[in-house]
Amino acid sequence: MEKNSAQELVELIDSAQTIGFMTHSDGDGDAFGSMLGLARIVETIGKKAVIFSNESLIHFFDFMTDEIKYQPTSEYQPVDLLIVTDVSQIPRLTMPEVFEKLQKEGCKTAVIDHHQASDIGDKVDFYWHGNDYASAAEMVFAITQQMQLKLDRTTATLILLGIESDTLSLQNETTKPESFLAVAELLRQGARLQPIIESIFGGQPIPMVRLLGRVLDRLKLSKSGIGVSYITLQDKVDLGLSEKASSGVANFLDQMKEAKVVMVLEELSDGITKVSMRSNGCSADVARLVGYFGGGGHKNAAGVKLPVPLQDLINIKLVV
Ligand SMILES: [Mn+2]
Repeated sequence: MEKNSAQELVELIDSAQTIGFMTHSDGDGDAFGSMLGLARIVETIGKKAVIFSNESLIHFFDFMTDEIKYQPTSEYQPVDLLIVTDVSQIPRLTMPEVFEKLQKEGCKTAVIDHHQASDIGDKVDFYWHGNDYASAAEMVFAITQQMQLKLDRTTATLILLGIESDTLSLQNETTKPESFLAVAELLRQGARLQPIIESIFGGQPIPMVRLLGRVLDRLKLSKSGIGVSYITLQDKVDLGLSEKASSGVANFLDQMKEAKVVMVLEELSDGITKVSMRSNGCSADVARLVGYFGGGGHKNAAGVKLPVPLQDLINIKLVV
C-alpha cells in the first residue's frame, strides 16, 4: 500500500531526536499555530524541539502566552531534522540563512505547505504540498490523526487558531468539509474556540482602529473596483504600532462591497514596501499576480515585499 504524506512525515519524525521548526516571516496565525502545534506534538513523543525564529508572537496568541512558553532561537544550532510549515519559498522563511546552514551541515529538511506550488519541493528532502488544505494547521491536524494522538488543550488550541485565522473562521473559499471535521475533532479534544474568535475577530485595539481611520481617508477605489490605500512608517510611530499591519487592514478593506480587489501598501524601513492583496470579491488570482514579483500566497489573499519606496508606488495612477 502506498504511504500517504502524513505517514511519511511521521516516519521522518520517528527517525530524528532533535527537530527544528521554522515558518514564514511576518508570521500569521497559521504560521505560528502550525509550527508551535507541531513542535508540541513532537515533544509529547519524547523529541527535543527547537523553534528557529527572530520574530515575537503576534497578538492573536496573547491569551495563551503563559501556556505556550514561546522561546525561539535566532541562532544556528544543529538539529537532525528541520520541519518548515506554511512556506512556499525559501526567501520567505524567517531565517533563510539558518535553513541553508542546516542543509549544508547535513540536516534533513521537510516542508508542509498549502500555498500555491513553488519550487521549494526541489530544494528539500520531503515536501508535502497539501494544496487542497485550507491551512497548514489542518495538515498538522492530519499528522496527529496519523499518529493517533490525543492532544492536550494547548496543542489543540494552537492548531485550531491556525485553522480559524487562515479560513476567516471557516468562511472563505478555501474552507472544505474536512476543515469543519478537523475543527469539530479539535473542539472535542479540548481546543478553546471562544478566546480564539475574540483575539482574531473580536475588535481591534485603539491604535489599530485609528490606523484604519487614516487608511480609509486615503482609500481610492477605481471604476473597475480596485481599492488601494497605504500605511506609512510615520503612522506606526504616531500610533505606537509595532506589528506589521497591512494584512489586517487588507482583510478589513476586503469587506467593501464595491471592491473586487484591494491592495494595501505598507512602508517598511530601507525603502521596502509590503503589498497585501485580497480578492474575495471576485475570481482574480492575486497569488499569481504577486508571484511575478517574487511574492506568494493564496488565490484570494497574497502579498509581496517590493524594493520600491512607498512614495513611488502611491504616485502611480490607476487607469483601470
Ligand atoms: Mn497558511
